Amino acid sequence: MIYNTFKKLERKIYSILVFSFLFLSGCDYDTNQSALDPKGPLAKDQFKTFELSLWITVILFILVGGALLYALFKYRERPGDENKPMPKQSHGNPLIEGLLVIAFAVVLVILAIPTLKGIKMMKELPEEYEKDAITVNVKGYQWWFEFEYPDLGFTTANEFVFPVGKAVKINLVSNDVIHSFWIPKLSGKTDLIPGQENFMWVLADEAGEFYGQCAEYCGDSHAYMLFRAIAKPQEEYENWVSNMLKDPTKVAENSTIHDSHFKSLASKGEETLNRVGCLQCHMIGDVGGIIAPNLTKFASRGTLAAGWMDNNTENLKKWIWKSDQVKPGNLMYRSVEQMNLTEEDVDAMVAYLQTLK
Ligand code: HEC
Ligand SMILES: [Cu+2]
Repeated sequence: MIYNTFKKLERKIYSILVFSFLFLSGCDYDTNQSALDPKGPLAKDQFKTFELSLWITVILFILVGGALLYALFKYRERPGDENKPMPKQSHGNPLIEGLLVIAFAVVLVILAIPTLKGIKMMKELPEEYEKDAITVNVKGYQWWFEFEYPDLGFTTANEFVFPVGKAVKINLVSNDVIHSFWIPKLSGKTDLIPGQENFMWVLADEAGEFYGQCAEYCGDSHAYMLFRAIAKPQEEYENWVSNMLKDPTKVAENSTIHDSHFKSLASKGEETLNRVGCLQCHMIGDVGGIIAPNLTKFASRGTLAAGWMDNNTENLKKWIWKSDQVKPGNLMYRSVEQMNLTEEDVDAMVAYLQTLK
């Protein structure tokens, strides 16, 4: 009987293995949000701890699973065993149990050492990186991130740029509920908590766009709360900074726009945006509110709606026109709905926003 049950179970195990192979084959280790592809010293240190615990678990799995399989096979009931007397029963073995307790205590200590070291490394920037480090203050809002560069005196949103090979000291707070700041390829998560400042740092060994994501459930559009950490070579970073420091140019005075049709459209959009009240919430240059993403250099960002969509004409129009369809529950939709905008208003504002480079 037991033998038959075992046979059935065996088949189940095979089918689970085949199915998981089919489904898991879509996974890869180096996708945009993979923590298995570390690109900086902090992420690499954390990955090592992960690998250590993975290997320890694999070895334990093989030892325990092997012993179990051995016992199952060796002592299984065979046809004809029904009439034999019950083998001698025993309960507990103090020596084996004592040794196992000691063995597991040793395993825990082996895991605790790199874990504690890793936590310390994450919370305090190692001295060697201190000299060249830049500082960025991050504030979490329902459902986007604000990035302030306190030493440079400007604020941006949803994308932050930093030099390759240099540490970024990151101070984290929240405007509303608890969020969590996570750039899988650069570091583990740290919470953004209202009323408490947390610290972490990142350093990227190579240039690139690293995907970030809020990792603490924070309401309706939590899953759409992304951001980008963009590492650029020093010179490009400096160009980016000097552009960020320039005031936005009025459309009429913008000499880089040559298409006269586009220019008049953008000019109309500038007027509309100022009139309908977008600046109650958004800041452009030094005018506007601070409860929504700063739009000063909006056109130089690659993404829109907190990293959720590419920043292009079609998506931008969709966002202003019907932002609830893009991000359910977002805190802009109701106010814009009450503005009763026409499609022409939206097209014109899209053109204006695209001049904010
Ligand atoms: C009630 C405040 C409020 C008003 C008014 C408002 N917005 Fe927004 N806006 C927001 C918030 C909040 C977000 C962030 C939404 C999110 O990503 O969850 C946002 C996001 C945006 C973004 C995307 C920014 C980014 O980097 O992802 C654009 C562009 C934008 N708004 C344009 C406008 C325009 C144009 C108007 C006027 C027609 C307007 N907004 C009016 C609050 C407002
Ligand atoms: Cu969240």
